[in-house]
Amino acid sequence: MADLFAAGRVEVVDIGLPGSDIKCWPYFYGEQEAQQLFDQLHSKLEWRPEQLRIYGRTIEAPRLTAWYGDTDKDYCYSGLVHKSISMPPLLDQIRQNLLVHLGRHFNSVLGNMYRHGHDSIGWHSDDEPELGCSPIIASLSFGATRYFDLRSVAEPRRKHRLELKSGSLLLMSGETQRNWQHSVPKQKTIPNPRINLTFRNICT
Ligand SMILES: O=C(O)CCC(=O)C(=O)O
Ligand SMILES: [Mn+2]
Repeated sequence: MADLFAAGRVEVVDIGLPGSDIKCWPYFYGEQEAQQLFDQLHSKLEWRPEQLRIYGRTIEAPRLTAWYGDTDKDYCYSGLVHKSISMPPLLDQIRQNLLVHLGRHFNSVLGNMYRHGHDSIGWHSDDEPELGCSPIIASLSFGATRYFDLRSVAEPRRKHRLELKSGSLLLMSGETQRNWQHSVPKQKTIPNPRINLTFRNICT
């Protein structure tokens, strides 16, 4: 895998929003390799419906999730506790690719499966206390191209839209989670699924 994807990692786009540090490698994985990874992630990960606690009510999230981590500590997300399941070799290999490329080790990963354009994730920051004060989030996309919207916490009308293509890597670090929220809006005309992996580091 390492040789196949090495060439595509070179091109990097700095998103350049004030108070953020966001970089994108649009071709982190080549097209064919991204498709192979999509197929394997689709069939091998334990995708589950996720229950969210919102204003005291439990609702089903409009996406499936799969949570894996090294840590023996559980992780609280959307008002619920996620139990750690250790990473299967496929995720471990992807994590290794990130280590080689970014020089960063991640101890957990949250997978999101958007089954079609009706699935989405609402505005949020990845700012849970377990992620430390300047979280580093490495986000990989496979399958359907989807919008990834950012909005300023201080000026919510200030927004920026990215398109995340299959095989791309988005890295959010520094003050990004403090100053910006992100979301993947519904795009109801898209029939195909998208898988997103957000690698994170949980401080224990
Ligand atoms: O699907 C994406 O690109 C983002 C997912 C996300 O924001 C999250 O899991 O916290
Ligand atoms: Mn997020």
